[in-house]
Amino acid sequence: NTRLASHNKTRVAYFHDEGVGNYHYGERHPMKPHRLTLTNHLVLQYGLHEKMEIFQPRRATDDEILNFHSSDYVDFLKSVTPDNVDKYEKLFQQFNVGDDCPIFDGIYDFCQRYAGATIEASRKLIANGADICINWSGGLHHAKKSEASGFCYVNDIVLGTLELLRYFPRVLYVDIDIHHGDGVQEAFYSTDRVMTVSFHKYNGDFFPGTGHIDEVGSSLGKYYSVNVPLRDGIDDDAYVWLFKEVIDAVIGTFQPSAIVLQCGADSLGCDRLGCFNLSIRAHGRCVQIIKNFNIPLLVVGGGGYTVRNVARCWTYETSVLVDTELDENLPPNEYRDFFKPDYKLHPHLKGRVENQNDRTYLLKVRQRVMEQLRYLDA
Ligand code: V1S
Ligand code: CA
Ligand code: ZN
Repeated sequence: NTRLASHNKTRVAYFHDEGVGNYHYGERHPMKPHRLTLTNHLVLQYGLHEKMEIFQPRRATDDEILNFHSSDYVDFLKSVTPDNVDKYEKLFQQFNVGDDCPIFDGIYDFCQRYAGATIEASRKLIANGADICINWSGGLHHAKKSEASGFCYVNDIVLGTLELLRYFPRVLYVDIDIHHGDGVQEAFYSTDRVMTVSFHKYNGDFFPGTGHIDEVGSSLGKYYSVNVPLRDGIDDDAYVWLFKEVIDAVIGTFQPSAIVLQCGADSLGCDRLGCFNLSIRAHGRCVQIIKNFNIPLLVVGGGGYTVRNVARCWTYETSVLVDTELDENLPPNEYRDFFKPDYKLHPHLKGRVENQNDRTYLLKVRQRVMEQLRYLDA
């Protein structure tokens, strides 16, 4: 890779919006934007800001959001508030807002903030102003052109990838959230310029219900959608092994000019919604594996519902991206109580979920993916 001389340290740009953690989906709702404030505090307390360039991103403009989303949906998001829901209620079904995607105060502002950060990060990569850009507030992979879905309203990943495609010939999208990256897959289902790869729990029932191994793309995009369906309780060794096998083959075949990595932390053990058994180290190992390819990289967040572990995970992954080791004892910080009783960076996250992915199953999944990729070698 000519962009990054191998003897130089990786240049990392970190995009954090001061206000993005102050939005509330609702008391009982599992999505807590406050986890972003918590993550940022840990990152700063560990001194990681000294190893990267920090940016306060600007909000995405309407025109930028309209690059993917329809104008009637954007008009709706801009107009609806908790106080005027009566007036807009008849549109709730059409735009799929309700329990999963509630209308809360400042909803469009929230979207502009997380999407603005992803778009700015993409532009920074295009300008060769950094080798790696991080936006932990992004990664809302379920949003559709004209519809909210699974806690996501605006699909910042699609918007960022569309930016990257203005300059980079081929973009690889990798998604380690426990849920299927359906919105991103759908947006690029028929193009050969974006390969999407999602690892997720799949049993036909688990949200969002898509991500079968046979969803491979259509027309020009045939074989450019890769799905890695997994069962409950997958552990570190199995996950990292399969991740490396798949990603090595994908990158060897597709030869991406840029990579977008969605780091949903709901694939960790003990997640409030998830049912995998990954440690923070294994999750971070996937980030390291992608980083080691030295291809321009955009890293975004995603799911993650045990807030204290989300902050630990994304802080650790920031340290991986800037090549710095962190002390196992968390630095003193004003949110210290979140991390009791151990106050450690890597607590034991072993849940009670039994590993349902046996060796035979994992080998079969790998084999199917390799067969799919072989069609692209021609
Ligand atoms: N699993 C799960 C789950 N839990 C909730 C939920 C719980 C309490 C609330 F007050 C509100 C919602 N919704 C779901 C899932 C959506 C998961 C979205 C994951 C998002 C991501 O991590 O991938 C990226 C940020 N929704 C469903 O399972 C749908 C229902 C089928 C069940 C829940 N009800 C609320 C809606 C319909
Ligand atoms: Ca996924
Ligand atoms: Zn998720």
